Amino acid sequence: MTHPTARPRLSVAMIGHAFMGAAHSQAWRSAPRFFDLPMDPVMQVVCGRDAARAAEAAERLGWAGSSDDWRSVLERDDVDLVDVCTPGDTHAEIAVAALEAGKHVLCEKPLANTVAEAEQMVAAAERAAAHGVRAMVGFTYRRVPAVALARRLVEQGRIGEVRHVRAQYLQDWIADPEAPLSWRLDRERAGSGALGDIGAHIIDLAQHITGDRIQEVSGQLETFVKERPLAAEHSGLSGTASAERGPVTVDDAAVFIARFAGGALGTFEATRFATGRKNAIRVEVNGSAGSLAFDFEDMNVLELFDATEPAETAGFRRILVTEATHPYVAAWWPAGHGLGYEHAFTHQVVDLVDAIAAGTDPAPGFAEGLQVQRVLAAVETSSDTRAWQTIPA
Ligand code: SOE
Repeated sequence: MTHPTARPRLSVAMIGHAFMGAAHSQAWRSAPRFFDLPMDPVMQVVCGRDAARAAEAAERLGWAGSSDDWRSVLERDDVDLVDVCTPGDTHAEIAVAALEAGKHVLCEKPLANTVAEAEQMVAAAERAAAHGVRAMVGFTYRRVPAVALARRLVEQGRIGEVRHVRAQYLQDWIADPEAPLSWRLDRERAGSGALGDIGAHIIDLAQHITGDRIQEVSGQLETFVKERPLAAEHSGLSGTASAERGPVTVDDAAVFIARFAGGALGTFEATRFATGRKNAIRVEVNGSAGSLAFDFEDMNVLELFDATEPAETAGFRRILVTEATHPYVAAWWPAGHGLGYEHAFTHQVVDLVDAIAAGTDPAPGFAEGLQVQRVLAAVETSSDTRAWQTIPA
């Protein structure tokens, strides 16, 4: 469905065009086709370090043009929003420059590689907000309908007071010790390993679903495979090995326990070594009146246990989150025709465009990204010092 009258244009530049760039491109393409947006996103230009590859990406992903120079893209009058899909080492530089150039920013997670960078980004976002410029960090899984429903149910008090959060993000794409080094295994580029790449997601999900904040952590990181073949070529999560080898400079796995400000206890596990688990994001929340459980590998389902039901018939029930009354679902398919990984990226674009048009701050903003960054840093420090760490409010 489209607006009957002309809508203002929102011209987008995307920096980076690998795995995340492809996911964001499909979101910019599909959002205006399935949702009634108040603005018309225009896929203006995609930018990458190599001109030929950027041009090929523009053609393949549906961008009008391409560039190999992000700084010149920020100077363009026909760019309103910059979508940052690069590795973490460039997030701060690009996002701050874009905000200073008056462009709205959507930045992939984790917000930055360090707390200091994230603080600079928040400061830039606050300055820009005074001029109506918006900034959002891409904790996309919030927008999986079953996750959004979980948050809604917690907000409505359906599970009472939250006691436990059990969160796992399990992958296995580097369980093979001969899997080559990619930028995600390089501390300089990625900041950290499983912790920042996927642990950041479950930190955000746990805080988002409960509406609470992690206040204290005690954690351990481990790098099981300390050296790997260098990558001859790498794309997304797979690559080919070269004969040379290099050190792995990030964690392969991270575990931590947490205390929430509201009194709940949390356990967190993020690993790329959970053989057989491909993208298993599992969050279980136990409250005084019931429990909720989600597993991304069965992403159209939310499990609900209602502790107020008679014990004789009480039990976890599988809610198929495909009803038009469920968050985001009405725009898509009839009940029972589920959604996939890419849809949450579309929902992210929808919420961002709605916020820009309404003149409000999108969520999660950079301040929330900074708070997650602080939790990540606290887990690392805890692992190094073997001591609990407090996260400043
Ligand atoms: C790799 O672990 C990765 O692509 C993450 O970087 C994404 O954030 C996650 O959504 C899927 O896995």
